[in-house]
Amino acid sequence: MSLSSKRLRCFGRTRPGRGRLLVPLVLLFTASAGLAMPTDNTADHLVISEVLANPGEGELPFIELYNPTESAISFASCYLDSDQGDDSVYLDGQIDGYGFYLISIVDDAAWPEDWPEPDLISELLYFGYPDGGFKLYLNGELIDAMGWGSPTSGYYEGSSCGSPAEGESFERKSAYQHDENEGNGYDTDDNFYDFDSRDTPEPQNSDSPIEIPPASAGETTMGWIKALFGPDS
Ligand SMILES: [Ca+2]
Ligand SMILES: [Ca+2]
Repeated sequence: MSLSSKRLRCFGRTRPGRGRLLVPLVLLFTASAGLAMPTDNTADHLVISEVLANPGEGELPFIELYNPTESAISFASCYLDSDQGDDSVYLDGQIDGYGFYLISIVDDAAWPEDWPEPDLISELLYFGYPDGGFKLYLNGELIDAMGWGSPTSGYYEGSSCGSPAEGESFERKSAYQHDENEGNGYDTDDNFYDFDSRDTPEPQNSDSPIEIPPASAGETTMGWIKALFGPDS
């Protein structure tokens, strides 16, 4: 799906007529249920931040993780599962607060010179194409998932990111309005809304400069509606 069609679809879901109706309903529900409105859609845990599953010439597939919190997170019990293989890819070491971690595959092809080196290379990492997905576990808990094309059940959140064109990655946004310098922590648990395609992938590793998320990720109301009623709300 092209970026323009994604934007059209997003626009269609938030058209003013529907928004005017839903917001009062949510406020009414909040008051009657005694629930507190969340303040942010920035994840408070490790997330999958960028995936290149359909590399262009001279590129290799990669998966990048991002820590949207200020504290380092240990990989002592952290692994990735692909919907293409039975083996888990265990991570090693830690990821700094607001830092990145880059994982790729064993391959004879040269790693692009202008890309940072992977922190981990694994022969167990399988990238499906045109359909695929990953699940991320920490301390025995499923903490994130990301899928493209028509991914296997459970290997995505909400709805698929779409189908990547050759050489195009999917990158998690920093907020409802993405800012290149504010990380990739936006997480409403719907891949379609949380990721955008990139014509030029930007793999970042543990030596890459940290990126601090914005004070507010915005679009609190829509994220909260989806949390309550599901991604198709
Ligand atoms: Ca999520
Ligand atoms: Ca990146």
